[in-house]
Amino acid sequence: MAPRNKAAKAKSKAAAKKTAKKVIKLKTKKPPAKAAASNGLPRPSSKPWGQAGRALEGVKILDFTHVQSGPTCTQLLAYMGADVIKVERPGIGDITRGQLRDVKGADSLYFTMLNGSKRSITIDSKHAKGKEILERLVKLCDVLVENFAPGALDRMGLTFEHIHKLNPRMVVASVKGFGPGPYEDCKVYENVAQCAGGSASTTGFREGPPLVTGAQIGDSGTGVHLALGIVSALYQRIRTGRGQKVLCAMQDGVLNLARVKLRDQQRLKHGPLTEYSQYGEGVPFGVAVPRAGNDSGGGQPGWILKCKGWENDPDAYIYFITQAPVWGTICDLIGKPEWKTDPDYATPPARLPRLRQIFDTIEQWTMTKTKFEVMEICNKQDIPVGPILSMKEIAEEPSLRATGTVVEVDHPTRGKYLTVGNPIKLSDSPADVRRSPLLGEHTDEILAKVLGYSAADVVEIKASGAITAPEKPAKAEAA
Ligand code: CAO
Repeated sequence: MAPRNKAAKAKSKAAAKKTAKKVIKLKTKKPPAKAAASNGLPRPSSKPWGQAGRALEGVKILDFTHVQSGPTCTQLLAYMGADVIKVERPGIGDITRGQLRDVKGADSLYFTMLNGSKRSITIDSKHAKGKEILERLVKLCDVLVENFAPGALDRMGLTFEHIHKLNPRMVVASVKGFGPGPYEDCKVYENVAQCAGGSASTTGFREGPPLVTGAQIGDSGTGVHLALGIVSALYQRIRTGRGQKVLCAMQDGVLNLARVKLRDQQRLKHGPLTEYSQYGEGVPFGVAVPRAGNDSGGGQPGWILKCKGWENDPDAYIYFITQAPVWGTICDLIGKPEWKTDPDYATPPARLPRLRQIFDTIEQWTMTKTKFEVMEICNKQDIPVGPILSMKEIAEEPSLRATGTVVEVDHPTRGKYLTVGNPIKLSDSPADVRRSPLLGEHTDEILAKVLGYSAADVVEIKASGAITAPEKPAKAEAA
């Protein structure tokens, strides 16, 4: 090391000593609570847990989202306590209000289950007066969230530069199908993202075509990523005082969730993927990660096995993991104690070429029990298993109701419905899960109480056509 560095080191050591001395002095002088306060944080609240306000209380979200990805994000933020103001097109609203409708005249479950705990205001963003109202909202809110097709927000006149001129503290968060590159202008829906993000090529059975999954990893998955981006940007704003752009591309979100498959792609260069059952079956690997059926994604082999009643119940199955540390227990349970010492079965590498036969044998045992009996027996012995739960079973599961993961809410036009509450539990910020708003339900309230328009202003705004749909011809005739 150069002598100059040595000198600098010595200098900084001395400085550190000095500071350390100072810290000791401070510690002896001040009580610990004050030391914590000097960290820039308030003193710990003395209010009981759950009564000190919710995590995102005070945060105002201008919610310009529609369909699924964006609404998933803003619903989570609303559950965390943010005031989410959903802007919808007059007379039409979020397109999903009318999609997959099950109750005539009522908002669909597609909409209601993605827009709980929000307020709805109708504004025609292309109307001059509508633009004025929107700009007032931009000045007042902390975050704008949108998932329009590329360029749509700019076409409304709400470029990032313009938004920042109006409100430099604004966080502008977007979901798009693809990031910058050859596909950036494409419109993207769930399954497009699952395919383009690498999930579909690695899902399904080897012999079959690529498969999409039922979990909405493209839409809801990206919405969850966006929520983290927003909260991080809000946290950074505490230091910098300025907002920023947050972009989540659905392709990126899916890839992030499918990262173990990119891991396997790189492993392929160094030999076959021995934990994939095709290895044991002697099927050679190609140049890309294959579909792995129900093989486990980790180092512990697993498979879905039939349980009692499988002949009539399509969900009478269990996921069974032959975790190495409990291999002996599994052998005893399924009546194969000799496998514990048999060199063909005793070690994980010895078992790899025999996985199909091993799972067939375990299945002979699971087929004598219901999936819940297998769960009960195996869990007691630390063997990881997972029953295949149908959506009916999940909807009726009391423990999910008790934790607030599945919540029943009441809606003025559809009546009671189930929704998924906050899957993220905060001990000091219980989620407030409320029904979704009717189209424009809070328009007057937001104009008056949030934006400060007078009663006369509201009358004028209504007359301008900026917040109401054009009258239908039949209605106009009657009038
Ligand atoms: N007032 C007036 N106009 C409004 C409005 C309002 N309140 N809200 C929306 N609009 C307009 C937009 O300005 C846009 O008009 P222009 O095309 O003239 O600019 C128009 O409505 C349609 O918006 P869109 O293009 O976003 O909607 P779409 O149905 O054509 O496309 C989707 C839908 C999802 C493919 C597209 O929005 C998209 O690719 N979004 C990004 C990716 C994404 O989130 N996909 C997941 C969707 S969930 O499966």
